[in-house]
Amino acid sequence: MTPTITAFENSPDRGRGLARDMGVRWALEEVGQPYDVRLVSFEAMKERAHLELNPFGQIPTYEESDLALFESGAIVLHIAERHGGLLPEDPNGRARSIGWMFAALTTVQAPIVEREAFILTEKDKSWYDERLPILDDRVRTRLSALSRRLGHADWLDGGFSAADLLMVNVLRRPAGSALLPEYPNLSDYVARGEARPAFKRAFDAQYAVFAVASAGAKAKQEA
Ligand code: GTB
Repeated sequence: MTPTITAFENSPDRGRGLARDMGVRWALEEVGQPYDVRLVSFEAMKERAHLELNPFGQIPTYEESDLALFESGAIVLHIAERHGGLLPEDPNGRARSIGWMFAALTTVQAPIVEREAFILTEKDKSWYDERLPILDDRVRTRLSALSRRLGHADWLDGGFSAADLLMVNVLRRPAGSALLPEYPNLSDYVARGEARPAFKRAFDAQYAVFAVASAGAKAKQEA
């Protein structure tokens, strides 16, 4: 059965592929699984039908036969478990990759999200200039450790896996990518991920949603 995912009807990122459906789309493209997308408005996300799928009223969700999932990390893990190619075959390698998936979504993502939220919501506060360097350094602490561990390798632990998919996706977030040039091997790592044909297909698919919506809005304005 073709799975259905949900995504923003009007993504505030203007098609930059920063919303969390991007990782899910990328995983589905990597394994060659076709999928349908149901676009939802901010209002619809808070209505009962969507809350049944995601109690937090967010995208993405994933429906396949009698299975409904939320949380992009869990969805990517599910896709990786159902299809070959996104997790190593050997049990230890598989366990390590899953560990890296958690590292991406918790240890690395947390300070990036904190910096992002601070910039978004506290820019006009008197403490902004004093606090931003503190949050920058929290991100740097994670990026330095990641950069040291990755070294000259292409991927985190052997071949490309769901762990790299999630880690690259986290590093693409603006608050992470702003500091990325300080770590050339991490910049190259992100570029390697973004160069994958599956990434490009996923990116183009989510961009098309923005392009259609903005063309519709323009036509409405001109009418
Ligand atoms: N932990 C959850 C997961 O990984 O699935 C987080 C899901 C999540 O944050 N969803 C967001 C959402 O539905 C969209 S992705 N928000 C609506 C709400 O909470 O009411 C986060 C996001 C939004 C916008 C941008 N952007 O504009 O750049 C980037 C990322």
